[in-house]
Amino acid sequence: MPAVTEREVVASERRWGLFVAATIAVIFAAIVWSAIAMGLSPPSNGAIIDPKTLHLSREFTEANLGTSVTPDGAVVARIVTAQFQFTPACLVVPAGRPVALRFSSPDVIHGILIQGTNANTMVVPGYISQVTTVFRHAGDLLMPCHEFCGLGHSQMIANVRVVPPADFRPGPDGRVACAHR
Ligand SMILES: [Cu+2]
Repeated sequence: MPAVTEREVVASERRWGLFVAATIAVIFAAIVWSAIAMGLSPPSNGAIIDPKTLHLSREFTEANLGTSVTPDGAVVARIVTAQFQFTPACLVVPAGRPVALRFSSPDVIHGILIQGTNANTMVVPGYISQVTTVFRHAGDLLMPCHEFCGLGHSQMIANVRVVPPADFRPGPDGRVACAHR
């Protein structure tokens, strides 16, 4: 092999350095573009809510948690993420139509993802996080906490039960819950 001179090494490093810098510039420009021109923001800062009174008023009171269907037919699920459990720990959602999942935390930062879907967000105290997704297939999906939140983090997991549209039957109050086991 021919010897590589110091000059060639420096030139190669410079080329790769420029390539990486250009890649970062393109990614950064895409983020700025989507934020300003398309109005996209992270799902973790949907709205502001007081974490101290989360359970006392507004949308995250106990009676309002879980899946509900609004009068105009939209499916919304509300979940409180707290050390170290989701409330409710089981959600029923329909397959094949958009579901808005709204989360808030009264204590520390948590995160959620639902296996096999694009639903993924951090849940930051003081904010409402919202992700909207369409569940393609019926079945039980796991929703673990993916932000280390303390000693019980590994136990923090919920179940998302995706049911066929025909089996998604809200009660008179528009609410749907997992059967008690
Ligand atoms: Cu957590």
